[in-house]
Amino acid sequence: MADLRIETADGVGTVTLDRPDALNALTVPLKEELVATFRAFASDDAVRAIVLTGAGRAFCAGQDLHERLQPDAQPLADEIRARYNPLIRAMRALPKPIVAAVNGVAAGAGASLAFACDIRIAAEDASFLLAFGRVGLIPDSGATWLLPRLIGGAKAAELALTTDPLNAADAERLGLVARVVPTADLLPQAHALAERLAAAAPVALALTKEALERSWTASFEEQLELEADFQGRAGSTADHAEGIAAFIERRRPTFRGE
Ligand code: T3D
Repeated sequence: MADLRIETADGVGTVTLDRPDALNALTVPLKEELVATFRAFASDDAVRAIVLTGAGRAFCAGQDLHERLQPDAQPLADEIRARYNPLIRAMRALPKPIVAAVNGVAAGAGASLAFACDIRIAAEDASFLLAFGRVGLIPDSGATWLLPRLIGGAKAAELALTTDPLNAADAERLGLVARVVPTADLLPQAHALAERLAAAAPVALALTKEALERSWTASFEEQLELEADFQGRAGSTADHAEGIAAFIERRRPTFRGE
């Protein structure tokens, strides 16, 4: 896995895009490694939360534009169906929370990757850039669906149509990032958050992520019923009993995902 670093500790899987000289631009092998990694995390009990970040001064500059010029490059629609969409689906379907530690520019499909995470923390010099239009393309990898839902349609349209960058402070004001931190604090803070999530009740976390996801396309009535169903499932876990016992006994719960 030359261009992807994966480290696991304290229940957290850290995924680092590792092509700093190309601002972590996405190549075919890198996209394939990423989708395989997120799929593998789904059944890896040692990983209960994930941090996604980039090496060097950027989070990810999107599609590697040099690769796109190679004679054997896939037609765009085929590439999106074969690699980008499966990657975004794997992230959204992963029953574990993903924290994006956005350490610099997130451009093109790199911005889409950040949008597909569950929580974003940004370094002070981070930015989001829907660069697609600058090379005559449209926002893809879920950006046209995710961004309006994250920040509202009006601002999403402005960013997509103008391709103006959104800086970290404005991203926080819009609610796109949970918080902005000094660059040196980014990974420690992202890991601290992920470790908290890794210590939470896994079944409840997975069902919460799925319920939030399903809410985008459900009616209110459908969502009420889904909550009842999911709550029945969460309530039947040993972790629910452990949570109540820990409350009564005034101690920290130990959740095992059972
Ligand atoms: O398959 C498909 O094609 C369909 C899918 C499309 C999805 C997409 O993501 S389309 C959008 C692709 N991304 C972009 O258009 C962004 C291109 N990059 C930039 O606009 C700028 O690099 C940034 C605004 C992100 C950063 O600017 P700056 O001035 O800080 O850095 P730089 O000097 O432009 O880049 C530094 C190096 O990274 C440079 O390499 P060099 O000259 O030092 O050897 C540059 O070529 C390389 N780099 C940056 N972005 C990419 C890249 N190399 C390949 N692909 C990139 N996307």
